[in-house]
Amino acid sequence: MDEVLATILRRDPEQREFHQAVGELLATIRPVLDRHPEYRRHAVVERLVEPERMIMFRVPWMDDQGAIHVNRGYRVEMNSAIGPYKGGLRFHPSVNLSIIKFLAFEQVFKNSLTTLAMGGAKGGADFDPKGRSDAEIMRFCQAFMAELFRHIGEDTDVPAGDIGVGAREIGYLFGMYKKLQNKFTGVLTGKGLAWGGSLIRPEATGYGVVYFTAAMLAHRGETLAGKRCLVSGSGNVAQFVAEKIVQMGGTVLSLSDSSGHIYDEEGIDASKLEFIKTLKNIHRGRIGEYSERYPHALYVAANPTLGWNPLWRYPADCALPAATQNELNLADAQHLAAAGVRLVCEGANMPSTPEAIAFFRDQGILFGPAKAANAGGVAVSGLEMAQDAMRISWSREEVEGRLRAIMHTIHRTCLEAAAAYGLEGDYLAGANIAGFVKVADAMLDQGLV
Ligand code: NDP
Ligand code: 2IT
Repeated sequence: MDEVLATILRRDPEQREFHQAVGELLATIRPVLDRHPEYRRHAVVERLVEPERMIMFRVPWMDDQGAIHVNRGYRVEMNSAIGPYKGGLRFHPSVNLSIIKFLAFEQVFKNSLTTLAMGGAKGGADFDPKGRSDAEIMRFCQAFMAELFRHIGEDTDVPAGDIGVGAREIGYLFGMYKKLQNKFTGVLTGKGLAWGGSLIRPEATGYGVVYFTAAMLAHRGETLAGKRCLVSGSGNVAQFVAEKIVQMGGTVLSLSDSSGHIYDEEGIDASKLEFIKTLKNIHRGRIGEYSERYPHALYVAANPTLGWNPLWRYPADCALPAATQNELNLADAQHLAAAGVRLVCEGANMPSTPEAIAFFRDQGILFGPAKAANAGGVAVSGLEMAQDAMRISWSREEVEGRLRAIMHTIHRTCLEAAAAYGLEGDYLAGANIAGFVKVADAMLDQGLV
């Protein structure tokens, strides 16, 4: 396995995020490879770290002033052993091949954990949607789909949202796909309810994270009731993490965006959350406006030169990072422990650095890893695909019930997979092992392809 890491470092020396994601998986599956020599014999890991296909393309578009811009689009189809490629699209200026590959790699194992038949992929563009008009967003989405459409399909590759891609973008992308293919199919998930979407898909990732958190607590005889929670981000995942915590009787103390964070000692309740949803999803404003509306709340501007995030210093019981990768480092982890936090559950993909994770594990802080904890979003995407295929739609209760059941199954699967290797209570190892074994076995069954 050291050889596998050496190979990917040599091949793509600049892909730091991808190396990090692979390194984290490999560190925990060694006992599986020792017990199952067939995986080594069939070079399963070597095959898993090389995408089945990578597509990179030019995205030319025109802004409202008539100026022409050229962005770079990506779709990395990582693995299709257990189902069609599946995973989100990210529009953010930081997007590059390393970030898309790390996300696609994580997606393979996450999708495996959902119990549904989905392979792993991720895509996106280095496009910055901030400050762009609706018309500009529409033209960008159309230009992006003008190339992507030839690579995707309801039985081939089914994209969805991620950072910077929500309901609005999925609508424009879907409209363009339908026009180009002259086909109305479930080629994207996260669609509107009137055109093939599923109830609960917008809520699914955040709700799922909180169901997973509650399951970790329940396993220790505790509940979320009365727990003080620090949440980062204020986008799709963070909003519904916060909503479900409040519904389950916890208190949400914070939210953030890339400009800074808010801290509300009295708790961000359901009506304050409605204000945030309107602010973020309709006015596309900044989180700082919360403390103008609720002057008792603190707003602290982001200060990247600090090297740590003051959001993780408030006294609390639980922390749920839900913004982006590597947003929580060793210093933050130490601050969380000092502030009394006993549980960290990841809403974002790879939000904790390897040093932060090692520290949590050393300290006995309960740690819910992203590929298990945030799998509810893609799980409900899988349910959306099933509903599209049957041309029916399930009720809110039906979908939320299935989501809750899937999250409980993932929680149990993690514990069982860890216990099978003598790693009782290690959710990180359990998620990696269970996610890996299912994909690896499917690859063995299907031969060298
Ligand atoms: P959104 O675009 O809705 O929200 C992203 C949030 O994170 C915003 O508050 C944004 O602030 C903040 N953020 C993004 N990039 C940075 C950055 N570089 N530094 C600081 N803050 C940042 O995305 P989602 O809520 O959908 O995604 C959040 C995380 O959850 C991502 O890691 C994503 O991969 C993951 N995820 C999403 C799923 C989904 O179904 N949507 C499913 C599973 C995981 P700002 O507006 O200022 O940029
Ligand atoms: O990271 C993720 O799991 C997502 N962005 C959701 C993917 C999906 O296909 O719903």
